[in-house]
Amino acid sequence: MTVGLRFPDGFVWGAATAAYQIEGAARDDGRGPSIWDTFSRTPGKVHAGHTGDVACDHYHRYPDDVRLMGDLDLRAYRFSISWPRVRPDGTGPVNPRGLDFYDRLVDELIGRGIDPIVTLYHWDLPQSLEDRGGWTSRDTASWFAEYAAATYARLGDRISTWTTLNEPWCSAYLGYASGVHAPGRQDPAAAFAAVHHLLLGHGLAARALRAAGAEKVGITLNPAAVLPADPESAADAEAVRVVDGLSNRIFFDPILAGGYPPDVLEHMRRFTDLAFIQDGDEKAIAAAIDLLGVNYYAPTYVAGRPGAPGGGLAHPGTEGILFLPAAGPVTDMGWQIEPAGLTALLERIGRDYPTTPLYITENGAAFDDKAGPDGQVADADRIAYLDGHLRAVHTAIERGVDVRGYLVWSLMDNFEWAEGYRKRFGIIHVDYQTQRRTLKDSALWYRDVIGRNGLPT
Ligand code: IFM
Repeated sequence: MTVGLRFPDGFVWGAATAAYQIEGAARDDGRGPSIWDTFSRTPGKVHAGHTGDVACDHYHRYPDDVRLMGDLDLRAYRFSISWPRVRPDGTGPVNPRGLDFYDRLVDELIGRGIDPIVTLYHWDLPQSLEDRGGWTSRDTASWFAEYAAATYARLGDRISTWTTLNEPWCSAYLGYASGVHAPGRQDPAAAFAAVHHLLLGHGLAARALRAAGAEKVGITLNPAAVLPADPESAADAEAVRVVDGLSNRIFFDPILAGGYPPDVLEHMRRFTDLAFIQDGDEKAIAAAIDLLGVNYYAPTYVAGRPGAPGGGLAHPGTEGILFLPAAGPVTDMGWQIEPAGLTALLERIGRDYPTTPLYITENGAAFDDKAGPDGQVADADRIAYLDGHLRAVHTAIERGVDVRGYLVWSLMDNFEWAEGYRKRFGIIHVDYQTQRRTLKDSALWYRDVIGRNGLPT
């Protein structure tokens, strides 16, 4: 087998999903309602009124899905655990039947030699906790750590890699500032409180997991690859500083550098008195981690332009900044395809936060896939996207960035949040009428990449 670009020995190849997006079984075995159950049932919030009630029915079909993962030679599978399955009210008694599902799933994965990588929170907050303030409430952080410990107690003997949160930027800013995600609030002060309590929840959970014996603990962020429209412009550089602060350093610095950056605190003070930051919080958030998950899809270009409206509700306080529309080829989400943005992002993280190994915990693309008469999906555009981004990762590794693995988003087509089922990110096609799975061409291509530990020239 000829290999053009080879990845380091031991590089982890896998795929990723999230509980609400694939499991379905929304009322099975004592699962409680989550904020996404509520949000998706609220008219006008999700495309065509789609919900995760059935999704890919993975809850019942997981043995077949794990068999497909084995067929693709995946070495790792990143999935999330549903808090409302484990603790239906968010706090209170653990639901053993909810944990039984993950117990079976993990055994199935291990039986096929696939390493389970767990995410403890991928956006499905128990509704009863939202009723008590959600992530704007400090208590949610402690309850999250309790739920993490209870989950570890049941599964910790078989899972070595535990990540706390997925993309807290989305939970806080899309959930509480722009309201396009659950719980659908539109209040910048609430969003900043949510940022802080998510970070605190991460720190408390990381400490609890480590105390219980977890081997590797981490978190997944979706850092923005923020780039200036004009690299020579001082105004654009200033716009980059602001957006990078709000999107990236607000998470990176407390987790990896001991505390919030002064300019970000100043920015937040325009909306809130910051009373939610208490003595000792920054120390708790800075709990040591063993890996940082990086999710990347597209770059963000900004320019400093007096009078520009800013990035909208999800980017509070960015008036005077122009967020450039996507240029050049885009995916079905309208997201600009630019692999070089991933190299730049990885180099930046490697330079500014050099001690933490990185994993690409999500990367992939939605395209308007059409099955041919034989049922096959010839998704050459997705193969090109993945190929380009893997080359971008390889370049970063060659330049000295410590990237240890790559997990494609997503293993299978699924519930794409506010977009419902109309956007397909999977390398496995799902027919939602029959729940039939079909390996797309990209899945077969990815299997070869894994087999080669690299790409052809
Ligand atoms: O589907 C999502 C996933 O849940 C989190 N990261 C981005 C993906 C694509 O939008």
